This record gives sequence, C-alpha cells and structure tokens, in this order.
Amino acid sequence: MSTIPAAPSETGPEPLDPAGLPTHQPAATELARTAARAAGDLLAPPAPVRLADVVPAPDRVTPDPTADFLLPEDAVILVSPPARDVAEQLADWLRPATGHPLPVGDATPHAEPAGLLVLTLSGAGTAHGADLPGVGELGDEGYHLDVTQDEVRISATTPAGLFHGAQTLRQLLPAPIESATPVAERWAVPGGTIVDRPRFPYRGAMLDVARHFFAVDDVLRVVDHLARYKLNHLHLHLTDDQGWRIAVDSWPRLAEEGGATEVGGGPGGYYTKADYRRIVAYAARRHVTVVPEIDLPGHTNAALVAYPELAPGKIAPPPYTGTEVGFSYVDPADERTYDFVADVIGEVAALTPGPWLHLGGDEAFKVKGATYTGFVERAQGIVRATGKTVVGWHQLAPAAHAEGRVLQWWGTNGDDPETADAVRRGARLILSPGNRVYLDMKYTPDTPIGHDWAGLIDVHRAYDWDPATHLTGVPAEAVLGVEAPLWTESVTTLAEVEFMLFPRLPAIAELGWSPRSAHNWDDFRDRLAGHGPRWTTAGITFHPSPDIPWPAAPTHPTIPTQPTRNTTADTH
Ligand code: TNX
Repeated sequence: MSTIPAAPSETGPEPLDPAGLPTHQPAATELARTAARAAGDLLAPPAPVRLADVVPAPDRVTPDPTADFLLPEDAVILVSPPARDVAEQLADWLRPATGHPLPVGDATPHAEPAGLLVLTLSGAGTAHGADLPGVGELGDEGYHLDVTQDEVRISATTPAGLFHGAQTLRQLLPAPIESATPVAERWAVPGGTIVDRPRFPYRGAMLDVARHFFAVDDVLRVVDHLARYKLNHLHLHLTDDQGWRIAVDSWPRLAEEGGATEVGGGPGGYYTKADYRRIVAYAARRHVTVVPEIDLPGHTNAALVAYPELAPGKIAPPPYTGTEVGFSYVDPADERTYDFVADVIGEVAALTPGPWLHLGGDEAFKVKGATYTGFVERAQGIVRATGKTVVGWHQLAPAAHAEGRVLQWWGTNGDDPETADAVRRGARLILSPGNRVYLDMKYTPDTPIGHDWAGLIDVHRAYDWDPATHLTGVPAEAVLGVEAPLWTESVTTLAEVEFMLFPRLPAIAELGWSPRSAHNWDDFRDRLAGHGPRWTTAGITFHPSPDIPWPAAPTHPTIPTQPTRNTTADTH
C-alpha cells in the first residue's frame, strides 16, 4: 500500500464511502502525522511488547523493529463486510483505554482498502486471497497479521481467523489497553509479520455450574477469558447430584426442584432456555462453541429428587449438598428412563447450535458391566438421532462406537487399554488429564480452595506435557484437542473461578494452539509474565504464581480467604 498521503480534494467535499467514512484522511492530518513520524522515528522507543510475546505462541513470527506502528487518534478500522462484527469487537476492546473514536467502515471488496487497521477476509472469491503469502495454510481459524509503520493488516479466510488475529493485536498493544477508562499512553504495536494457525481444532475449558451455580454474567465473562487465549469450546457441566441447571419443558421439575440446591446448601439456580440461548449467542460471537453436558447415568441425584420415578425403587432420595460422588443413578431397567433421556437430550440438542452433546458417563459406580454399556449405547443412539456428535468421559470407552464419538480422557496416568481400544474402534479424544489440567486442583498445599486428589498443579505442571503423545496406544491423529475442566465443589464465586483459571488456562491454551516446536517453558513463562499487568488492569483475579517472573510487584488481587472445604472423597 502507498505511504504517500492522498492529494487533497480542491473541488468539493471529501468523498464518503458507503459506510459514511471519508475515503481519504484530511491532508493536513496526514501531513502532520507523516512529519511527526519522521521526527519521532529518530527518537521513538521500541514498542513495549515484542511481536513474539503473544500467548498462545503463534506459529510463525517475523519481527521487524523498523516497522512499529503507532495507533493515531483518528485511526479507522476497515473490515470486509461479512466480518464486520469482528471489527466492532476490536473497536470495543480498544476504545475505552485509548479514548479514540475508532469508527468501523467497510473494506470495499474490489479496491485496496485504505485504513489504519484493516481486517480482510481473503481466499477464493475475494480480491486479496491469491496474493497473500501463506493464506492457503491458514485453515478455518488461522490469520495473517502484518504490522508496518502505516497500518496493521489482519487477513484470514474466516471471521474466526480474523477474530483470533484481533485478539493477537490486542495483546500486542501495551498492557494499559485493558483499562476501562482513557489512559495517556503511546499505543505502539511492534512491527513485523505473524502467520498463525492452531495445532488442534478443539481447545476448551469446562465450567461445572452444577456443584455451584454461576449466573449468566459470570459465564459470559468466562467466555471472554477463553476467547482471549483462542480457546474455542466452552463445556458446561449442567447437571449433577447437587443441582440441575437447565430448564427442560417436558420435565419442568428438573430445573425447578432439582435446580434449587448446590454444594454447601446455597440457593442454587438454573438457566432458562432464554438464558442458555444468551450464553450460546454470546459465545458464538466470540467464536466459542458451547458443549452442553447432561451427565448420565450417574451424577443424577438432583433429577431423582425431582422425579422419583427415575430412581431405582421409585423412592425420592433427599437433596444432596455434599461432595461425594458415585452413589446416584437413573434406573437403567425402566423404559421411562429412556423417555427421560430422549426428552432431555432432544430439548438440549434443539437449543444448541454446536455439533456436540456430552453424555457424561463418569463415576456411575452402581451401574456396572453390561448394564452400563447397554445404557450408554442406547443413550449414544439417542444423541445420534438428534444429529449431534456424542462426547463423553472416557468411562464410555467399553460401549460400542457411535459415529464420530469423542471421549474425554481425565485419568491420571498415560495408559488405559480400554480407551486405546475405543480409539482403534473409531473414537477421537479430548485430553483432560486430571493430574495436568484439572483446574480444581490446588497450585500448592496452601492454595485456599481446591482439591489435591490428582496432585498439585502449578503452572509448570499444567504446561509441560504433550496432548499428542500423552496416552499410550493413541496416535496423534486421534487427538481432537485439549480441555481444562473446572469442577466447583470448592469454587463459589467468579473471583475464585478466575483464581483457578489464571494463570493455568493460558498454559493449556498454548498446548492446544501452538506448534509443538514452540513449546518451551522458559520462553512461555517470560511471555506469560507480561499478562499479569493486563489481568490486574482488567480486574481479573489470578494466582500470582512464583513460577512466573511477573514484572515489578504490582498489588495482585487476592481472593478472600475462606475455610478450606472438604475435598472429594478419595474415590479416585
Ligand atoms: C471427578 S472427573 C469427577 C467430578 C468431580 C471431580 C473433582 C470426572 C469426570 N468426575 O465429578 O467433580 O472429580 O475433582
């Protein structure tokens, strides 16, 4: 793109593009900017963030220290119209701290767009696809980011790719960009090029909203946290012994009665269908897919309280607010149970645009052998009949394969012949090894909340393993990705959720996104360190892990201390 300012129009008003933005910057502003830059270049300090400081580490980074970009007050964002919403979100991230208006306009498809932040969709059928280096390799979620003195240009073949590129740009601006109010700052972006794409297609986190209920706004904030680190799935553990959290019209007491409890005796709660749709839509806008879990046949005490007809013996159990596991189950011998499963799965599938439906299947200690596999096979068939793909904890392994099925490994060793066999029969795997990525594990013995049945998990331990080679007998091609579950027996507030997520979630995000060749603990901890001030500025609670060389010593937010709760019984 030309660096010469457009000639001023002498014959009439500035021409406007279809979005009402001037097609050329006023000449005086352009000239002043060029002059300032020429003078400033001689003295300007380098951008405070280095191009390679991004988390998760990008695939390819080529810094150009002579090409730092300074975001001017009159910057505009131009975007290919189908991805307009990505530009609107980028503007929403950058406006509060910069105080710049950052109007969003269309990048016209057939002309070279002129603008300072340019987001273009490229690829077949668009103007820029063919000539973009590496565009063919970007896939569904990759992006290309070019920072020159004149502009920041992000290109991708999909809005999801542009969104990930925009998150990268956000990280490349100085940490005060996270401020909710204007800050005087030199908004420099380090020069150079990033070509980036994910290693695995499935990168997720799970929030257990059953043990403790979390309001819609809390869940939305967790979605924002995932999106920052290019995680693209939010698994919601919607049902368990202590609470049923999703409205089901055909079985209304599930939520109304089954939702009225939680661990420790609090009031619980549930999502109406409108609430759930709001979460799904909010996540979709951030290119995050919701994976709903209805845990069966165990972990069902709340359902049995609401509908005793589902219980073996047809006797309602008392509501449960403790933290034991493995005692409850729906009656696999009664046909009514399968009506219940079909109705619930049918309604949840209808509410869920994403392809996945998680059946749970863990810790059903009282439904054994052929009874268990028979139940699972019928439930898998019910999911398939809705058109969704079955996901389940790895205990589902002995059941027959169902087309596309995905098992979620949560074991604490790397060797499980049953899971390896299920993979040979066609299953794919999501890796959630309990001793690496269970975010309800304590960081250290004195972490005030959490458990330790799978060990202590500091940031290094969460980071230093490889999803592709973790399980014996499972080839890398069978690994769909990685997910970090947060169980909430001991986690009661949003601040506590964040404390357990940060800084381990970015470590796990890097395992899911970055090429293995970029895996390097020393490098990671240095990159991650720069995120501490961002979280502080954004009001995100985190554990100031001594693993990480945080800059200076800001006053880290700390979670209020509370008595340590009982950990789950040693049933693992
Ligand atoms: C095991 S992991 C569970 C959960 C507990 C968790 C506590 C899995 C599939 N089941 O029911 O909440 O341990 O860490």
